[in-house]
Amino acid sequence: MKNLTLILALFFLNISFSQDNFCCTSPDDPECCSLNDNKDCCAERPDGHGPINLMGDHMHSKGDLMFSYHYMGMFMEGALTGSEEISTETIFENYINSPEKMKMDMHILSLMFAPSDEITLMLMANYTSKSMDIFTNTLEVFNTNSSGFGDISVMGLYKIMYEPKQAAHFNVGFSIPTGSIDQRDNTPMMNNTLLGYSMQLGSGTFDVIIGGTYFNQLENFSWGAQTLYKSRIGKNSKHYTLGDRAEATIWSAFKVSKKLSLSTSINYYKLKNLEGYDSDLNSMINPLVNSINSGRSQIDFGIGSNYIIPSTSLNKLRLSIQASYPLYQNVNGIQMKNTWSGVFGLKYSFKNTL
Ligand SMILES: [Cu+2]
Repeated sequence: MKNLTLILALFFLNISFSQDNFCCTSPDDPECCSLNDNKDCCAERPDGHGPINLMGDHMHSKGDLMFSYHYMGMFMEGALTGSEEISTETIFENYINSPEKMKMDMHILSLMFAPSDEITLMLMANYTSKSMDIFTNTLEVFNTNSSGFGDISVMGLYKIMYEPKQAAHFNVGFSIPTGSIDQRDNTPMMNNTLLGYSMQLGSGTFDVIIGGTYFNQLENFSWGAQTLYKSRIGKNSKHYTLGDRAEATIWSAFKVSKKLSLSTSINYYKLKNLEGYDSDLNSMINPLVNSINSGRSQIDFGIGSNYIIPSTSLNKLRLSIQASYPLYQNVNGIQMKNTWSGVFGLKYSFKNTL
């Protein structure tokens, strides 16, 4: 609780840096656009983009094209029931195996393109590898792995407003079930066993994503908020549906220099229960293959940085990092405990390609 107070104090201290209501400090500033060309003014600052773990946080001007590569690592260790840790011995009272550690590596490629000042389109694809260490009830450890392409997301960002110091847009998109839901691996019990829900790579359903983003920029400081809802449509080919996901993020960033910004963020998400179940899974083996152990709420605190690598005026290379730590997590049934996640990203923008 002491940590939480400290983190919140840090977050709001960041907000108190606000000074002037313009993103350009002086008309002589070579990085500053004229007042008639405000639209590029804000986005070209390091904190013109939100923290790197956000999706669809910023729009582009007509004709702009942006490529990005993100690496994300997510780490889990131990298990929780509700928000309390649960020992492997307790898990063995009901299951044969108990999850010990899990790691997920995601390589994400995305493309943003603005056919007009009103609309920015986004396409995202990922390659994901998952690895889980599992205890047997004789206290031996074995490992299962899965890897492959995940679901592809398409998103449209529709401008609500774009002023010198504030911007807002709607996020509307969908995800296409290109990721496998039939990942298998060998286990001490059986070869080529179907892996649990959290080891699969996609949802198996078309998912609709809707939300909105608001962004406010002051002289050396900016803040923003985003909310997204992912709704799963129908059942997948294995007769189950992953839970809908609702999330809200608020972030603040301090512009250290023309090239560097530092940010803090708080993200809350709620993942609903999985509905139905995959009948090829034996739900007594491991809590993670039992569909009742699904759905959670979590609050993460993030710290991050955006850096603009000096390059020509027509294109910009940005480097970003972000680390997130859970402040609170509450799971339904028995699930793994998230420990932290990290994102590293490179973005390359071409201006006025139309
Ligand atoms: Cu972009």
